[in-house]
Amino acid sequence: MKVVYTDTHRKRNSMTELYGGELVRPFECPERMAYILDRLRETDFGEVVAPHEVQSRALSKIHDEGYLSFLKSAWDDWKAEGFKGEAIATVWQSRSMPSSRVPDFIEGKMGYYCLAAETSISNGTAEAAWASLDVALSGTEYILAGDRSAFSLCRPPGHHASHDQFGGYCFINNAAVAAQHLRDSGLEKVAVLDVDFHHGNGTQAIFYDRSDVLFLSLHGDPMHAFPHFLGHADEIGNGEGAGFNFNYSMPAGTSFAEWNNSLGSALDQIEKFGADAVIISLGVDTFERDPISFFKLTSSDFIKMGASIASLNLPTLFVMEGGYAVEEIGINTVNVLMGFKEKET
Ligand code: OKP
Ligand code: ZN
Repeated sequence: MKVVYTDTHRKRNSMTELYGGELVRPFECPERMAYILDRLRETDFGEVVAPHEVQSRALSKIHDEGYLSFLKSAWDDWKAEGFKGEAIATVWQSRSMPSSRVPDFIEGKMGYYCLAAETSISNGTAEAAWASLDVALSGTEYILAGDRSAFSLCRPPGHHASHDQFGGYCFINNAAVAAQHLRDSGLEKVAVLDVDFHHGNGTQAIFYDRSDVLFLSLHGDPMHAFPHFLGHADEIGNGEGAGFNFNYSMPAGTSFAEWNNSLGSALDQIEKFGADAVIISLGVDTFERDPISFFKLTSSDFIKMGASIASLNLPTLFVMEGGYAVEEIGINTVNVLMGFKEKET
């Protein structure tokens, strides 16, 4: 299994996350990648390759044009106002201020294009987000060329990013663009299975009205976990997409035995759907010692997770999302891949 990776992710090096009323160093930090790469080398997992340029129209189908140009200029526009800190959204159109106008001033634009205030924009954020997309699309190309599996070691992550909003550490929805690229390249049915601890609200919203991309997410109950406003079991899709969205939300303390029951149901749905390929939004923040999550998976559980995913026997693209127990992120991530590889046919 090829691993696609680039150092360009380091350009995403924000210094501030609004957390518990304080500005802390972000949980989503560059060292995460170093630990994963170290573990890949330690285990001699396989070839690590740089992304290549991929011709694709998928990005512009998944994301709003105004949003993409906002991402590119947000940091410069923010600095131009003389603000001293990183760009953080502070005001939104909301229940009491419904509005669809895009404000002119950067502070208003931030609120328009942002869905959660923990995520600051800083110098290099856009470059890193586009490089992360290249990593996802290059992995997708290996699948299209006939590889049975590939690992796109993306950073920043993507699954919280919607058509026109960033947040939850995400800017471009790598998995969604990859799914679109597979569709545009001739695959009829694509499944996106999100095993990150947090609900993949962005991916759900992007495909909510569609029946050609099945979305399934296993996550912490949004009544208690980020992103709080999406991810309930009664969200089943809309119109054409009705019946093509599945949420498995689970309570605090969930261990692998319970989590694996949800995975089993999700895998059954993917088989029923008749997917031509599956994209795994791979977060390992379900780990018992993750600092911002509340599931209880152990390091060895991740091996079993990978093995179960392999039982689908489908072309499989792993796309990296979250995981914040930084010193253990390498072991946990590579355990999923090794569990998969052992059972891969
Ligand atoms: C990104 B990904 C916890 C606050 C959570 C944002 C979490 C974003 C997770 N009390 N803040 O899905 O791993
Ligand atoms: Zn997460």
